[in-house]
Amino acid sequence: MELVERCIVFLMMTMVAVQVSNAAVHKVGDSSGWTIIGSVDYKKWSATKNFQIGDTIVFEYNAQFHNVMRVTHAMYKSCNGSSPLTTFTTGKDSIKITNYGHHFFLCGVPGHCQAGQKVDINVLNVSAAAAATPTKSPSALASPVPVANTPAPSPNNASPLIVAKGAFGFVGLAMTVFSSFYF
Ligand SMILES: *[C@@H]1O[C@H](CO)[C@@H](O)[C@H](O)[C@H]1NC(C)=O
Ligand SMILES: *[C@@H]1O[C@H](CO)[C@@H](O)[C@H](O)[C@H]1NC(C)=O
Ligand SMILES: [Cu+2]
Repeated sequence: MELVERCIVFLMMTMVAVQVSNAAVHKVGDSSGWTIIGSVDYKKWSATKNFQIGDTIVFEYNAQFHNVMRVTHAMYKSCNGSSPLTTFTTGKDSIKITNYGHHFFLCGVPGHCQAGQKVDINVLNVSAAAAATPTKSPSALASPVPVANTPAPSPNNASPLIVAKGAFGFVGLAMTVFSSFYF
């Protein structure tokens, strides 16, 4: 049982370590890239990914025909690229994720967003769940150790006193009997 628990804890800690250290790079659309050719389902692409803080999103495209605009939810929904939050135009834009929540992007070239060239990068806050699991397991493993090593309390220390008291009592009684006999 304990070995199994240790293995589970080790696995969990490894998983947490991997999640923390290995910042992933997500190429939008995978091999297709950022395009309107082939009707890439960016909603589906995004749904299969586990985005984390520190990860990098890469948009790869031909800069002559496309661009990348970070927009609000309302602008994303209506495919309105008239006042983007940020515009990227290099053809290979790397965007590092620094906060939780939705990150909306679309191509600002007329008609492209309507054709499906838009993506919602949703970064879930998993820190609460990740923090709760490892703190619980080590304490459960550690608790039997101090309990087993704690010495048994009072009786061993108290008993010599009781014996001594009894002995004095007996001596006292004997002396009383002895003295009353002779005097
Ligand atoms: C696009 O967004 C801008 C700024 O929010 C707004 O002024 C404009 O009316 C919008 N255009 C359309 C077609 O919704
Ligand atoms: C993420 O979760 C942590 C732990 O519960 C919480 O303290 C923090 O406020 C959350 N952040 C956001 C942006 O929701
Ligand atoms: Cu485009």
